Amino acid sequence: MSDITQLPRLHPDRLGALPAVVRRPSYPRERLRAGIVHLGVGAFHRGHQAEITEAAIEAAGERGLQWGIVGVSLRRPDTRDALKAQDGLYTLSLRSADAEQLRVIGALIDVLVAEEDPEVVLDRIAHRDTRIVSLTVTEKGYCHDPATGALNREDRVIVEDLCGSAHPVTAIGYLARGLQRRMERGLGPVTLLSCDNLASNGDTLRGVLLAFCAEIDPALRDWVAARCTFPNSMVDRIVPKTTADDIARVSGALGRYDAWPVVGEPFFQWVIEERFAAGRPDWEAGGAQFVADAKPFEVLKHRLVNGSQSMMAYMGVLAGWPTTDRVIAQPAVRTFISDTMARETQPTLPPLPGLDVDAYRASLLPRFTNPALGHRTRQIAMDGSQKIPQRLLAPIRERIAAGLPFPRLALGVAAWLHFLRGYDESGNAFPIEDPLAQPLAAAMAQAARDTEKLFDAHARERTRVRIIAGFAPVFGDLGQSHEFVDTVATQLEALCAHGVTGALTRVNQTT
Ligand code: CS2
Repeated sequence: MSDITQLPRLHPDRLGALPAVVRRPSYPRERLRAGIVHLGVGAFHRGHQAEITEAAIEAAGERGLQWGIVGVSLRRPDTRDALKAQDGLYTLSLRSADAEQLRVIGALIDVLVAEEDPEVVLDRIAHRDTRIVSLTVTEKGYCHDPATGALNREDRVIVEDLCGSAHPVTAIGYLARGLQRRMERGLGPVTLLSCDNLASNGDTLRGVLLAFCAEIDPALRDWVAARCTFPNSMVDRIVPKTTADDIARVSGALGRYDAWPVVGEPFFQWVIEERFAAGRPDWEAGGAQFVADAKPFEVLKHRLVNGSQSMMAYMGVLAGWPTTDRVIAQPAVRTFISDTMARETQPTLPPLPGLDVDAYRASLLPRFTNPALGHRTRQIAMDGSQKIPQRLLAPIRERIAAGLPFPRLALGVAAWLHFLRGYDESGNAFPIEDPLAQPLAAAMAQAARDTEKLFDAHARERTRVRIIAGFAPVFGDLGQSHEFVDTVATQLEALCAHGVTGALTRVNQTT
């Protein structure tokens, strides 16, 4: 089919005609009520939580029908526009090298665009059917200080939202105003469930939201603190941005035009603390695990999965390897990632009773290798200031405290600093997409001025790292650590002198 947009649109009325291998909702979808409001209805949510909610709805019969999802995009109308004509249906494609499973998901019953109609969003949060408000707004959506997790009161949009302008702009503003409306209407509490890759994501959300509420209404702060819950959770599935090829392939396989399917890996994990203020779906039906403390699982995943991805991303962008499968196919990278995980990161992990960490670690390389995902290094490289602290700096801080070496993790940080120059090894320029791009660029410029007259390469890189690592919102106190500055400078020097492959070959020889 050359023009897939000419196919009949994916739609509830036409599900019967789909190929038999395509799974589809098996429950009376027209009777779904919205128990969940989800802020940030991007690919990750649609490829992770929504699929598990679909399984929970199917498993629970009549009881399951209270757990439909209303998705909220804060600004962009594109998801709503694509899914409207499909009555919220979309296809989840789970791909590995040699197989693709397709499933039409029905759990998403509506998509709202906050910027177009803020009142509808606030009313949805303050609706009596709503029991969970979940979030995937990416790390920067929490408007926090990445080094400490505290609300960043200098953030321009937070200042705007705190001033009580007509309608909120931030996710935190929407939550606070929506909960205020709930409290005023005499409705019960909800669970606020963060599904982003932040350290202690539930605790962090609680901290920033309570700090915000305290400023606008102390009674609201007390109501939220006493009645709402904020489970920490570890989320895992690689779900890259959907491409035009994905849309064409999935639509061709369905024989229906799906304007915005989602593609992910078969692997799935979701570990959630069992602290729900007003009930929850039977998410274990889809494979979620409930625990008393999810923080050790978050640390495991942020450091091993995400830390490896970030290091591969910066090296890939610099060396011209566009996707993670291409990066990990480089023998020097494969050795580097395996050794970093085994020698430097794994020893920093908290106890995880019942988990075989060696097997977990070994399972990651095949996931990074999955050639069907096309996970772009440029996509992962975005927003480094929000990701590097929990992925790389936290294990480094612990290794320094324990007197242990960390040359590989330091190379990961050095690759990020090298990336921040904004051009790759072939001299091609790229934009730095990061909410802290400006202050980081100012630190880079200051470092360039201060190193201009330094001819000793190590002294130059030491000065550069000291200046950039002095940026406390990202590095905290690491900028004052002689060991941190010196070790990262050694790796930066190697990157400047020998390029990514040369630096990798050298670090791979260290014990
Ligand atoms: C990635 C994550 O873009 C990124 O920052 O590291 O989206 C990653 O693919 C997921 O966290 C995997 O669970």
